[in-house]
Amino acid sequence: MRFIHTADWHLGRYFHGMHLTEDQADLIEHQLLPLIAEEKAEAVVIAGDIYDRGVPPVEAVELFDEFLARMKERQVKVLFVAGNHDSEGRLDFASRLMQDAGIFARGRLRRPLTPVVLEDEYGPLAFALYPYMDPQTVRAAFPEEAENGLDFETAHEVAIAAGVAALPKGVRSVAVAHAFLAGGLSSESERPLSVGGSSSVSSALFRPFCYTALGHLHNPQRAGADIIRYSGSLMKYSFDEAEQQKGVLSVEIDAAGRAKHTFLPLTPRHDVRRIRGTFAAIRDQREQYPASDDYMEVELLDTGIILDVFNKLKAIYPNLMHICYPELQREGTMRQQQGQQVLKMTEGDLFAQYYEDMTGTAIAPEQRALVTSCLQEIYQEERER
Ligand SMILES: [Mn+2]
Repeated sequence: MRFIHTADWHLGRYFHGMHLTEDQADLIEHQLLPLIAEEKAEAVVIAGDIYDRGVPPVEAVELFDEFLARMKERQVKVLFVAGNHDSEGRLDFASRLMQDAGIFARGRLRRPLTPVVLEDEYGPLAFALYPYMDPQTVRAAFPEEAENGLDFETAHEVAIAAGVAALPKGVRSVAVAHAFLAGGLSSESERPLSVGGSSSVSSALFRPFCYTALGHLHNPQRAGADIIRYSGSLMKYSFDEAEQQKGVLSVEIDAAGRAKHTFLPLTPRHDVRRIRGTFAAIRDQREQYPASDDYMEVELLDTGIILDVFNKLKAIYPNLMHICYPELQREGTMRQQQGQQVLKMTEGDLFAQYYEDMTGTAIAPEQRALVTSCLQEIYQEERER
């Protein structure tokens, strides 16, 4: 069977004050749909983060609805799971009804972890669908494990083993999951999975499968083995992804269960790009800095103030999103450098830092644990709101 592995669509994404839904619709219509047809793919697997947030904008829901209808028309199966940005409960809506149309959704982790079994020319091929799992969701589905103080690694061990046990014997199988595998390369647009402690899981957990289709990391990459892979996100969702090539994987599973993959690039109508130079150079050197309607971040090398520089640059780059001043930051105070570091800290670390600044003593481990559990609750509420 040949299927398309994709992930992290983040439909309805809001990027520096712009809704990307139209760009996403354009990319799906003019690139992804033709590619699915050319590949003669029998299924499309989306490994989580369908939407950018639990309650996505109407346009994003309509776009996904349209995609599903088009797949049904062409008799291409769709299998998708919830990512950490999706609302698990909402993604399950109508999932029992959609199965008959060849559309298989897994929002919430539920038992039994019955796989979806599709047929190809060689026989059955089972797909174990794992929605985003944190220790809390796994404890809810496996209350008998509640005593065992699950972390991300052991929670995945429990759930993945249950999915493996539910596979029909001797049948080729594919896992679909949304997780952070140890050693993975991350980008700025991924929301960290854990407030405190490690959220990574070992790729060895997926060894029983012929292929593992992963979501979460936005940079396409392998994860511990050639047959355990991240397809990467549909589009670039932060400027630190400017150099990444986005696309989907076309995966072929043969009679013996061997998986072969090909990366197929996607090119959106607006690229996400970073340029650097002085204002005068950018204004005057059109060969070096051609005008463009790409989504731009400009690193201005000037050290003086330029009045109304944003609007002046917008005349060349109508979709200018952001300006930064690396030269000013380098010469700036400690506070500015700290500012850069603060952006990379988790809320848990920020609170610990604040506590120390205010009281003069480091936060105690039990206090830290309390903050962590409060933050987890808030995140859980946000996903479900
Ligand atoms: Mn994502």
